[in-house]
Amino acid sequence: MYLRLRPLICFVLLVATACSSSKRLPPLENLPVDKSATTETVALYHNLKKLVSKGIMFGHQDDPAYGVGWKYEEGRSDVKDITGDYPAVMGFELGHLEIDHPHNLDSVPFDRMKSFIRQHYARGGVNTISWHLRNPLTGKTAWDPAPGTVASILPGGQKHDIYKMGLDKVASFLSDLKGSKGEMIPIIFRPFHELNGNWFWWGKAHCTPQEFKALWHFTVHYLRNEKGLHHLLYAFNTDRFTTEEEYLERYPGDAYVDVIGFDIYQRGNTPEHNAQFIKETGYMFSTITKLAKEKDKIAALTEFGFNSVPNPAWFNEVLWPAMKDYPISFALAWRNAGHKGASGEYEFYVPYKGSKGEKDFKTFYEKERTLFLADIAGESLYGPAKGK
Ligand code: BMA
Repeated sequence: MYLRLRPLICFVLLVATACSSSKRLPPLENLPVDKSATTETVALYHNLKKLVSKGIMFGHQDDPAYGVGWKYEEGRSDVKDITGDYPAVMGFELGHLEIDHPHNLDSVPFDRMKSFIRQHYARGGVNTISWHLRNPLTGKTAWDPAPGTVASILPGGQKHDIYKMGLDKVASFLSDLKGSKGEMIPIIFRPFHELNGNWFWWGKAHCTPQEFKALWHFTVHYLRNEKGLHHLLYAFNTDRFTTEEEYLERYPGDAYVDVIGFDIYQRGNTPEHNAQFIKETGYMFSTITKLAKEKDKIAALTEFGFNSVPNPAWFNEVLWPAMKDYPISFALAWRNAGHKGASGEYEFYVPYKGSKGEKDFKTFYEKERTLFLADIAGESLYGPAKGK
């Protein structure tokens, strides 16, 4: 009997396997901007969406490179000095790669940056990269808002080739980011951030929405289709905004964006400033998480901070109440630069060991829904998505 039924059983099994494996393939609308993204990149995209039910990942710019009072000490991090753990997300910056410098505008050598990214990926962490690209029209810094810069680098513009050369360098840096099996390391790429402010040459007052969108579209096409990079998730982020219309004015379209976010810094240390921060960010979180849900994207606080953390309880009393109820994937604190050269200026956004915010930050770390590396390493973010 079994022998006679065997071909039928085999056929049924075959159909069942084919169906179940095709079920595992994500439908096209569930893919990131890059429909040919690598397996690890698609996995990260899906897993980031799932992970919001567990909590918010904590991120820190340049975390393993330097902190307040130290530079390039193997395995060190201001976050780890306090908590014993690394941030879940690490941010890095490519400004000055386009002018062939060996280190970025904040003095981080690009070869070290690559190792930091590889190490963090190997630990199961997430990497995001920003780019304060110098002004291609004037040759000055990213903060040189010369009118017409965006127009000049679009296809047909007089500086288009210069911009493409910059992208070629970015592409070459990104293609060198490989894991131990030769797979490409997924990166959340975050160009042209704070685009509704006026301090960068790509800012609101210096180009039309159409020009900004055209720049974004060209950039995605060039990296993905011309340079063949398939390990990027694209992050769009404004600065502070007050209406959904303002947020979306320069949004390049669902086909070009994976992560939607905003940057916010607190300035002023009074109870009124705290209340204002919570109120304003509350509105912005509700807007981006609503949009993320409608558009099936990932919402994130792409940069934040209160320089020098003058309120030692800021992380628990202000930041956490502001964001805890929203499905946000990650929140990236800006860099602990410490003293900045001759200017004597002081800059840090995460308490460091011995600073007055240390205890509060430890409590923030211990919260169930703040996710640091140890909380996410077991999630295998680069493997098949778990659960439903
Ligand atoms: C700013 C400051 C600068 C830095 C720039 C790019 O917010 O931290 O010192 O050069 O970001 O990283």
